[in-house]
Amino acid sequence: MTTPTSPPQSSRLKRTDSVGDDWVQFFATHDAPQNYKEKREKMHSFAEEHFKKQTKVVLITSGGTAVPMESRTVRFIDNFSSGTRGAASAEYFLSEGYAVIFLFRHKSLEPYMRHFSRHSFLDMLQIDSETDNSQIITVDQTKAPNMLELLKSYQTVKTSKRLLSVEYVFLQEYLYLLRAAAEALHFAGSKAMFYLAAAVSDFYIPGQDMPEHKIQSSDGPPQISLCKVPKMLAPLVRHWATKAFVTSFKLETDKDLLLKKARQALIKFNHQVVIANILEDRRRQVTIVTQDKHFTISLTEEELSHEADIEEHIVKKLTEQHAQFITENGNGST
Ligand code: PAZ
Repeated sequence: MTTPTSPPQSSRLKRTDSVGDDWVQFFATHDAPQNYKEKREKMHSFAEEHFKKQTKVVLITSGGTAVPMESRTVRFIDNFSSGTRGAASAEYFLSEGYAVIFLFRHKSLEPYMRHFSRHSFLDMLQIDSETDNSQIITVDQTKAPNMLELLKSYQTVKTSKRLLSVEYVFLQEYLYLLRAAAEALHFAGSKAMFYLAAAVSDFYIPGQDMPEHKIQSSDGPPQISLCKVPKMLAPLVRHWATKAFVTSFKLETDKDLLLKKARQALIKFNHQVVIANILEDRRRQVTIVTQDKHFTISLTEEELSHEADIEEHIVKKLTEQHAQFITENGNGST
């Protein structure tokens, strides 16, 4: 269900120029993570292949980022994100015909597999027959009612090679891979979409301030001072993927701040959409904020009783907006 809300200001949001280049410093002082080159190459080839086929490509980021406390990391600072938003959205983008680069936190939820995260996989299986040289194991459809449909969707996506999953764990890896993905999608122009649903840490301990070895409890509680993580939306919009359709997310716990913060982000970074959500009700309500309006999507009671995904509605709205964006900006590459 969509509730249109009249904008508090009818004119397009005004842009300020208060975006710094702290991101340059970050990359200059932090090395690329292990396997970076290989992952970057994969994203480039994937983007190129789908660009040739004229397929729209979306980069979805999903899950939290771990912030290490020691360089040989034993402990890290983390957050709540499960990856549901990203994984569910990936399925809906795929069913809309998009190719998806799914940049996700290791062990957070993944498209299709997410449906089995709350049930034991072994409980869904039964042994139908067993002889000395053959065994037949089947799926108990009562315990996995959507299995056939899911399997078909998954296989279609696999055959068309439209899903590339790339894992990260730590903040630094995430930031490097985000930049690589954005550069890979640069030549897709307006046909590229960014859907930045990952819960990225706002604070970190710079490499040069981190102890190498495990912090010793015998030394007493550590006094840790954190630095602000550079907002990568700034270079993404201005330098890495200048023609793409960019959607970011804003999570708050205070309802009174939410819309204000979402609009501030649009003003600051000058991208297309912010999806605003509150921690506790993020599964059933979000507000889509654009440069000239905002509206709320809420699941109905009936949808809630069927455990419907709000992501289906979000993705439908965004794909419509993206199509319009391509028409207005030309579908060309850079
Ligand atoms: O991963 P999840 O499904 O548990 O939660 C989704 C979410 C709240 C992380 C996402 O909707 C979001 O708002 N991401 C951006 C958070 C932020 O940096 O403000």
